[in-house]
Formats: sequence, C-alpha cells, structure tokens
Amino acid sequence: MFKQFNNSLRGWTIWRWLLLGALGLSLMTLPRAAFADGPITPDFFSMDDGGVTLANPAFTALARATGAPYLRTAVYWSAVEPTNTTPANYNWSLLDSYFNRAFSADIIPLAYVAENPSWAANTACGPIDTTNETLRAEFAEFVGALAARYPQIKRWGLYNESDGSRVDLHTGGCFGDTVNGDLNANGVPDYAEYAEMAGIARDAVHQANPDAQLFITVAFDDFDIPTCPPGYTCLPPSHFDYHFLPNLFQYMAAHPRPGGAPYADALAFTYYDIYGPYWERQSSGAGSHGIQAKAAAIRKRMQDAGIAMPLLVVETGDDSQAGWIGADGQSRCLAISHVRGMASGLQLMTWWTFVDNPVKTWYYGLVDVNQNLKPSYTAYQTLFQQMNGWTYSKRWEKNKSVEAYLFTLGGKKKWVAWSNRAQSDGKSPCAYPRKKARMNFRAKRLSVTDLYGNAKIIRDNHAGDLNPRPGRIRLALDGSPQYVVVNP
Ligand SMILES: [Ca+2]
Ligand SMILES: [Ca+2]
Ligand SMILES: [Ca+2]
Repeated sequence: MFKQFNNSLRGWTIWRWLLLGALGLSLMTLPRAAFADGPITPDFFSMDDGGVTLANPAFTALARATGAPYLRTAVYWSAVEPTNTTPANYNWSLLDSYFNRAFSADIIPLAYVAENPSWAANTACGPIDTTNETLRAEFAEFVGALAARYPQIKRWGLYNESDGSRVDLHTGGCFGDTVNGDLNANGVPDYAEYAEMAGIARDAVHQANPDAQLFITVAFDDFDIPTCPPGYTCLPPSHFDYHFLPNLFQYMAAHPRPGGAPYADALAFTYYDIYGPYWERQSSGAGSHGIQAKAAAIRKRMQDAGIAMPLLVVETGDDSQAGWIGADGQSRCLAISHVRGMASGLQLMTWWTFVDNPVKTWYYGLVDVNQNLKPSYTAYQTLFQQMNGWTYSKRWEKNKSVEAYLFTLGGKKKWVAWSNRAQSDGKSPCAYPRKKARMNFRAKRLSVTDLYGNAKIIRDNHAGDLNPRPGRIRLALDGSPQYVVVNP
C-alpha cells in the first residue's frame, strides 16, 4: 500500500483499509501470453473486509450483493494463541464469531495469518526462528488447526506485504528489513525464513484440507530508499525492500523442497495504479498496461529463478476523494484494472477496501460509512455481471487510441473497450477521463453497456453508429470502459 499505514487493532482483525474483426489501419493484435484457462468465475472477485464489513450485517449484505464471494480478512495468531497451547485450548471464539457471520452470509474469508504472539517470535510481523524445530512445529500446528477448523476456506495467506522493511509501520509483514535482513538475529536471512514458513504453512494447510491452498504475499512497490531501483520514486515513508522478492525466488530455487513440492501454491501482490507507469517502462512490461506490467515484472523474476506460481492480487484500489480521481475516476479504475487483470491470467483480485475509512481519510470504499452506495459500487456490480462466465480471448489495440479486450461465451463475443489516450503525470492513469477515440466493429447490432450498467442497442447505420458504411458500426470511446456484445 502506498499510503503510510498506522493500523490500529480492532479485535483480532486488522483495521486495514489496511472486433469481432476490429477494423482499421495501423492495428496491432497482441499474442496471448501464459494465461489461466477457463472462464472468469465468481472465484475471481474479492474485496477487503477492512475489519468492519463482516462486523455489520448491512455492510455484509451489501458486500455479497456485489457478486464477489470473498472478503479478505486477517487472522491474528497472537489473538488465537496468546500463550503457547494446543488447538483445543485456542481462543477460537472471536474468530468463530467473525467467520460464522461470513459463512452464514455465503461469504468466504480470504484469510491471511498475521501477528505473531510474543512467545513465538521477537516481532509481530517478522520471522519465527526457523532453525528451531519446536517453533516450526508450533507454527505448523497453528496453521493446520486453522485450515482444519474452517474447511470452507480454500485460500490461506501468509502475512501481508511480507517485504515490508519497517517494523514500526505495522503493515502486517516485515521480512524485508534493510538494516541487516535478519530481524530475529538468528543468522538466517529473513526472506529465507519467509520461504521456510511458507513451506511449513503449505504442508500444514494441505494436510488439514487437501482442497485448500497457501499463498504468499508481497507489496513489491513503494520501495524504500536503501533498495530504491533506478527510475523509481522512493520517498519516505516508503518501506518495501526491492530485493526481497528476487531473493525469495532465488532461495526457493536453490533449496528444493522434498518431493519437489512448491513453497506456496500462489503468490499475491498488491497493486496501485500510480505505480503502473514504472512497471510499463521496464522491459518486462513492454506492450502491457498497469497491473499487467507489474504481473509481467513478477513473472520475469520467477522465470529468471526457474520457478512458477499463479498470481493473485490482494489489494487494488483508488480513493474517490482524491482530487485527480473522483467518484467516476474510481469507477473507471476499478473496471480497467480488473479487466486488465483478467487478461493477465490473475487468479483473483481484491478491491481494497469495501467500506471507506474516514478516520484514516481513506475513501477507497465502494460504500461510505453510512452504507450509501458510491458510483463504484454500481461499477463493481456491473463488472461482475458482465464478466462472470466469459473467457478471455485476446487484446486488441489501436496504438494511442483504443485498448480493448475480447471475451467469449457460447459463441458470443464481448469486447471491453476504452480510449487509451491517457495523460501521464505521475498519478493514477486509470482515473483520467481520456480523449475520445473510436472503435469499429463488423456488426449489424451492438449491445453496449456502460460502466454503470446502462445498456443500449446500436444498429448499423442508426443512431450511435458513427460509420456510414453498411455492416460496420463505429463506436465512440472515452476513458470509461464499455461492454460491447457483437450481434447479441
Ligand atoms: Ca502451540
Ligand atoms: Ca533471520
Ligand atoms: Ca454503419
């Protein structure tokens, strides 16, 4: 997260706001990269609980009505096992109560483990001593007990933004210490201990629930000054270690696990569009946009190390009260980032957060604290309804004019398209209204749904068709994605 976090605790959760033949000249069709197979399903859609959503039945109902089945929540080890004991004696009551609210509302917690108890580690956010077999067993016992107790939960995360380099900022993970890289002073680099803990947690999760998976998490942005890469703007309080992720991959590659088992089933990262232009400028980001460029940068590092893991996003969001974003800009960013993520083969994306946090002056929510729906709420519902069941096919671009993604379902073709004539001034490029552009379709009719779900039919050579040629329909685009079904 690019903003400084000063998370206070609330209970055991983190208060974490924590063409069809597109026609025209100078067209470029880009090849499909290594994408996830199959259609977009509800499993793709997640939002951040923020420590408040499941606590309130009205918020919970609103969250579920977006279509997204997941709410990301933290599980504090320190709250469940404040003193070392056995699972039968854990403090399950708060967690049970919070998770049962989710289950009864047909919501699945996207849960991640955080906050070490003081008996297990010398920091809440960093490593246990992974050279200590007893502590390894205690950690396995805890994670295994969680996975066994909540079999509905199919994805378990390990800390938040583990590459954090500052204990004091309390962002949920601090394995990226750049002072000596060894917060627990056991002579083992903390990135190696994160890998070890992932391996332990993965085994424990799989043993307790063969259907469940373990993901690891990094920010891999907002880099700190000691590790700041060339061309990146690193300003205080930036606090993520640029070297953590490549070090982690190299450790995993150099230390194969028994039987060739992976250290984790997936890698989660956080994404904020202000960082998109940096990733687009990297060689790995050539030809991709925003979140795609960051995914490509991570995949490049995995490839360099000789390992492979699916990717998911556990935070992406934009603040509707930021002057350069606004309510409509937030909606545009939501749709653009998600569709780009679908085209990148991400397993899941999490909108951060579902509810505003005015205490922190964070207005990333789809709803405000009074349960009023923001325009972005409708944009999310529309995105879900439009994309659920559709399979990504290809991207189509008209250089400096159109950015469009083709999805298919039952022989039908749906484009999600917007103008790519964006400004670039160091802010979130996804938010801008963008200059007008046009896209041509070989069609007799188009069903066009706007960002907020307003639908219309455009017939060849009738109102809305900007192309007088029969059999061709030309549609006006701007910065707001439109969902276009060809000959519906
Ligand atoms: Ca124990
Ligand atoms: Ca260490
Ligand atoms: Ca026409």
